[in-house]
Amino acid sequence: MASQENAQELRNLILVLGDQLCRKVSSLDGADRDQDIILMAEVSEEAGYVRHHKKKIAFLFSAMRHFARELEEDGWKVRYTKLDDPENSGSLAGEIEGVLDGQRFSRVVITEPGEYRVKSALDAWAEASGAVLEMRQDSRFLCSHERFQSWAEGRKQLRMEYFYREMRRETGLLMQGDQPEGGKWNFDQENRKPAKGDLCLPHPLETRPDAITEEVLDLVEARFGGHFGTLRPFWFAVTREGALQALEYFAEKALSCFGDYQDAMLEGERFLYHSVISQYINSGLLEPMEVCRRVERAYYEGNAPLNAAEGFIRQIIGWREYVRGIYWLNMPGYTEQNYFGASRPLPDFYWTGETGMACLAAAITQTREEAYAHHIQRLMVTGNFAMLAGVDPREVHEWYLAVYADAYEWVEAPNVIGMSQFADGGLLGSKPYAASGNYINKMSDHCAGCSYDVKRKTGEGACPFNPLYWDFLVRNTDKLRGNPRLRQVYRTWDRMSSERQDAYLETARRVLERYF
Ligand code: FAD
Ligand code: DLZ
Ligand code: SF4
Repeated sequence: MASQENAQELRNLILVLGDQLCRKVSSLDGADRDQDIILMAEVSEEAGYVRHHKKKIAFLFSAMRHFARELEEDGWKVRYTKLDDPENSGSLAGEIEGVLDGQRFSRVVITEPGEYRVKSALDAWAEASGAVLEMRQDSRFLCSHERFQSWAEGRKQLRMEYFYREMRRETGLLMQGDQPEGGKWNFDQENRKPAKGDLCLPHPLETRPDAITEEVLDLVEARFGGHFGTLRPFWFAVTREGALQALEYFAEKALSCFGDYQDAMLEGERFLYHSVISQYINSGLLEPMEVCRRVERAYYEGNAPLNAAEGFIRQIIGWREYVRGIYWLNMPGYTEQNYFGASRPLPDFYWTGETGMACLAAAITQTREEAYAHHIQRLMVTGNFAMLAGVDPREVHEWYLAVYADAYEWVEAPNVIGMSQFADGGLLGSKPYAASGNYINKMSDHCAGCSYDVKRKTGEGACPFNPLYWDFLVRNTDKLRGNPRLRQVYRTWDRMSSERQDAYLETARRVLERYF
């Protein structure tokens, strides 16, 4: 039997990060309630590396505090540092050192951080301090880094669709033997309906703040009052139980229409039929597979059509896993990519929402108030405008990382740098998601109340997306003309009269002058 001293030397210090709030997180595998110590810390380093939305910080701190309390109630020894603890060192490494100091641990155990930045800092700390750091794979993801690497190896193009099919086969989700349910892998053709104002739209489930959340809200107001975003009302769930209720609510009330209206936008309707659970999945409160199984069940029980269930599951086992793979395959360096050499600063209205462009005003205002916008708003409104206008992708990336409650670099950067800005030159997408006002008009009702005219292509009052679209294509001819998917578009440009081309470019020049 080990002596008491030897037993002590087998103790682990387990660091659980703010986005690892899951009882099944791999750092807790095999942990010993009687002697191991779990460390959780609110630190200014993490709260301040970008100026996060107030709601994002409040959500995470409150969820961390609730998770720590649950662990303690379950008999774990938890050392929890609050942001305003006088001894708070301000960094994760500092907090680890504070616990190691004078105590005997055989090693520090952690599940691999989601962000390259944090992983490198912890690796560097371990190297410098000589501490034994055991970094375990994050088993909440279906696809390990090695698995993604071997899938990517030797492929000319890394298309999500093929990756997704492998994940479907592997998980068995919506599969009949080795064939996809309904005979097709993808039902996206059915998922592009514009919404009309008379739909019956459920608001996501709201959770009333408890005493822990109220304390955190006060702290955030005091310490981060100058950050972007409205703090109250605050209605996110902050526990696993609350997040499960939100999932259930979505499955019952919204999922059946999720597919049909996935790409739609409506003035004054911030959530439509989206699940609004990414902040719960990314922080660990919900597990990706349990979410997919719940949605699959809704389909088999006849409560959701196949286009909704398949479309939803694809976002999680397809896109979510795929962007994580792309991130780790290309870091470091991915966030510095700037294929078009874009260098304009992010316009101020991204912070204020004050612009005459109704689509942008709606997306940014709700981002400020909710720390949420759905995919098409992020991609085709705020992202599209920034790319067309030639905003520096690094600034765009930092904006997205700060303003959404679900934003962590591993998921945000590929979506922004790759999908929305095409700054990686086409690693993630086969062509830029560039669109004129016509697309926004088709998918939304914003244009009706806009101070610009979506039908006007050039001149005073023209929708800015229209001239910017052509200006973007002309500016980047050398990079894009050879793209087979853009051949037709360039043909259209070539066939225009030179007067018309000049009018587009002149209107774009004026728009850019107005905003930059
Ligand atoms: P739903 O529309 O209900 O979709 C269901 C779930 O699918 C989401 O909860 C999410 O977990 C997953 N999902 C859907 N699309 C994606 C995707 N492209 N990549 C990864 N997961 C996806 N998602 C983030 O989680 N964090 C981000 O920081 C983030 N930044 C984005 C930036 C841009 C420019 C774009 C275009 C997309 C970004 N996304 C990000 C993806 C997507 O917009 C959000 O996951 C989604 O809007 C979250 O809302 P929801 O939970 O209502 O999702
Ligand atoms: C986002 C965030 C914030 C705002 N604060 C903390 C914190 O104080 N402590 C912590 O452990 N984690 C925080 N996080 C989440 C981390 O930034 C996240 O774990 C890393 O980005 C790795 O993915
Ligand atoms: Fe947006 Fe143009 Fe429509 Fe205005 S007219 S809402 S700027 S797409």
